[in-house]
Order: sequence, then structure tokens, then C-alpha cells
Amino acid sequence: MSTLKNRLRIKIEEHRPRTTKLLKEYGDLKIGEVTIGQAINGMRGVKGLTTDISYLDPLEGIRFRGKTIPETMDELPKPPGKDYPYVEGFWFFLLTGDVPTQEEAEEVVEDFKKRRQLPQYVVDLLRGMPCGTHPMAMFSAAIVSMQQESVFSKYYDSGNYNKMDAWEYMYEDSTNILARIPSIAAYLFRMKFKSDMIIEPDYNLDMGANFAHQMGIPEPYDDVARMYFIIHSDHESGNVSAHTTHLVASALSDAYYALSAGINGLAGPLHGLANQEVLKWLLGVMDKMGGIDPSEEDMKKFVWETLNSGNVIPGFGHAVLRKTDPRYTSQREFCLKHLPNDILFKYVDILYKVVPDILVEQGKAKNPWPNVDAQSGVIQWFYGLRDFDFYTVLFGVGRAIGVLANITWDRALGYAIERPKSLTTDMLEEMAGIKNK
Ligand code: HAX
Repeated sequence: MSTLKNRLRIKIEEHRPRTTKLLKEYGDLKIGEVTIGQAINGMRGVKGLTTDISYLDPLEGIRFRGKTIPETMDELPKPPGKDYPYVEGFWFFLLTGDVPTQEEAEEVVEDFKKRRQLPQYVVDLLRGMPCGTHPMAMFSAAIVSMQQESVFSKYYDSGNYNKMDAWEYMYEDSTNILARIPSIAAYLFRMKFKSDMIIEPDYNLDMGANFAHQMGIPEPYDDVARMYFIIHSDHESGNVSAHTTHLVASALSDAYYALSAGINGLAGPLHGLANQEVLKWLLGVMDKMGGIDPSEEDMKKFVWETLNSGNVIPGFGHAVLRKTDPRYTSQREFCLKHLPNDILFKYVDILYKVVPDILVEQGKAKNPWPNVDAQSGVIQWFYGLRDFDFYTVLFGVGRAIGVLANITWDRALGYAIERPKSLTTDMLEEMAGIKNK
């Protein structure tokens, strides 16, 4: 058994009594209440999920297994000479909560290489889809097409299904999926947007480097890939992609079904697709301002005009966060190092300087600070990814790491099938005392 799987087994055995005790002895303890507003408006803030993989603090931002993004980037093992950690080592970290040693991370890198090969039927499927198909639909279809390989599903059907061992099969499916999806993403990118000039995988490379290789983009895009996949991996379990994956897996659907469903949620413009919307807006701003180095005064004027015409400033604000998104900061630091003179980055930089004060003065947004999407597209654009429709696929590769770690733990802890209760509008009116008025 691999070091990772063995460590995970130990962690699961250590953790199980905690969940059992909470359920048995404190199961009726109230941890919150629900208002009519929450029942109608997307259950915002309702405390109804448990995960130990990540936690989103409104002021500190995301913590993966208790560590901030800078701590994660700093402490995890990196390929020699690189600035960002192995994605495979990050997978070890999300699953176990332990920072792997260099050797442990590299063992996972080797394991992923063995699982990387794409089945021919996935290639055939991608090639057979109508040319107008959105890359997210192709990505999702490719993932679910591999469901026939699910060892979890076969185990469930074997007649020997044991709740205590189910996580092992979920882990195997999840690892197989993760090892393959960067190649699926790169394949569909080259097929759709690079005249079908496919680049075969390099089995000597780690996930980040192989992704850059298959995309056909030179260094430091390998580090861009590592950073991008890590920062987009997890954001608690209530967001649409994480929650959907968890919900589908709660019916004991396997990881292929569950992740494909989560990816479909990520494709929505209010979720993952927002990153391309921000970049489109930014290019529009640049166009309107003549593509020249903008002055702060000109930018302030433009921002006020945008707000006064009833529009929001894309890339700013957040439903939970109340400070600059650390995922924004991480990408900003990369830009300052690698593309400080890029004109698009200069626009982002100047917006960072002027927008928060203006939003505070306007007094509407609860969070005047930038979110992850204000930066994401700029780096990809700089490295030649000019096809907006592909951006959310990149997000999806990253998001898979977090949600697959979550559903592996869901099975380890035997989380139940999800089944919240619905009420009718009549019932809500009755509770509000306005029925028949
Ligand atoms: N520009 C102008 N006004 C803004 C604003 C912004 N960037 N952000 C919020 N507001 C306004 C809202 O429109 C709302 O106005 P009304 O009362 O007139 O409806 C008011 O401030 C209060 O909103 P809020 O409570 O601060 O924000 P929400 O939780 O409702 O929404 C959003 C969070 C991210 C959707 C919001 O800030 C927004 O629209 N931002 C711009 C679009 C954007 O950046 N989307 C990417 C989100 C990235 C993400 O969440 N990734 O996970």
C-alpha cells in the first residue's frame, strides 16, 4: 500500500470516533437556525455541512487543512528550482492534513504518472462531439464516460460492500480521475483552439509540468498550473461545485458521476464561469480607455461612471469574504514577479488601487476588496490562452482536487444521503402570520 493510502487509513481510523461521539452524544445540539430569507434565498449561511478539508474565514480567507495560502505554498514540497508546490503533494496534504516530505510527495507524483494514460474511448468521445460543444460540456462528458472504470461502483455491486472500506474505492477512483483530467483538459484545448495539434503526455513530468507541456506553453507556465490548481481546489463545501459533488456522492454514486455533476455546476455564470466574465469586462475597459497606461484619475472617473450607470465592478466583492481574497494576492504576487509590465496587469493593478475606496464611499458592497476572479484571467491571457470558454475547465481541474478529497472522506466517515426538508409557500406564510391576508 502507498505511503499516502496508508497514512490516510490511519487518519481515518483516528478521526472516526470523533464523528461517532458527536453524533451519538451531541446529535441534538443546535448549531444554528434558519430564517424564511435563507429558505427562499439559497440557504446562505445555513450551517448544514461538515468538512475538514478547508474553511473559509471572512477575514482571513481560505485555509486548507488549517493553513493559509501563503503557508501552504511555503511549506509544501516543490519540484527542484520551482516556486510552487507539487499538486500531487497538495493532494496528499488535503487528504491527510499532513505536509508530506519531499519523498512522500514524489511517491505520489510517481503514482499519478502510472495512472495518467487517457483511454482511447475518451479521445474518441471528445472527437465525436459537435464542434460547437462548450469545453465544460466536453470536460464533464469525458469524466462521466470513464464511469465504467469505477472500482467503487464495482465494489458496491460485488455483494461484499462494507461501509467501513468504501473510502478505499472512492480514493482509487478519485486518484485515477485526478491523474487523467489535466490531460483531458489539455487535449480538448489543443483540439479546439490549437488546430488539433495534439501534444502527447510526458510521463517523466509531474502534474503541473506535464500540463504545461501538453498545453504547449513553456516555463514558467508549469508553476502557473501548480499555483492555479492549488488555489482553486477548495472553498469549503457549500459552494455549488463542492456541494453538488458531495450531494451526488451522498447517494453512493461514484466519483465519476459526482465530479461530472460538480463540474456542470461550476459551468454556471454565477460560479466558475465568472472568471471569464471579469476578463471580458477588463478587456472592454482597456478598449474604452484606448489601451494606454491608465492614470488613477481616469480610472476613478471610469469606475464611478460604471457604478452610476447601475452596474457592478466585476472582480470585486464576495458573498463570504470581507478582505482581499488571498487567491487574488497569490496571483498578484506572481504577476508582480513575472509580468509587471503587462498592460492588462497594469489595469488590474490600478483598479486594485482605486476601486475599494470608491466602493466604500458608495456604501453598498459589504466587501469592497477584490476576489480571485479579478486576477485569474490576466495570467492565462498573458501566456496565450485567449479562448475564454476554456477558462472554467482550468478551474475545474483545480476544483476536482478539493471535491474529490471531500468525497473520499465522506465515505470514510459514512456521511448519510443528503435530504433537506422543503416547505410550501403556504406554510411559510402561515409561519409569518400573513396567510389569507
Ligand atoms: N460593484 C458594485 N456593487 C457591488 C459590488 C461590486 N463589485 N459587489 C456588491 N455590490 C452591491 C450589490 O450589487 C448589492 O447592491 P444592491 O443592494 O443594490 O442589490 C450590494 O452591494 C450588497 O451586495 P453584497 O452583499 O456585498 O454582495 P453579495 O453577497 O450579494 O454578492 C458578489 C457577492 C460577488 C456576487 C458581488 O459582490 C458582485 O456582484 N461582484 C461583482 C461580480 C464578481 O466579481 N463576481 C465574481 C465572484 C467570485 C466568487 O465569488 N468566486 O467564488
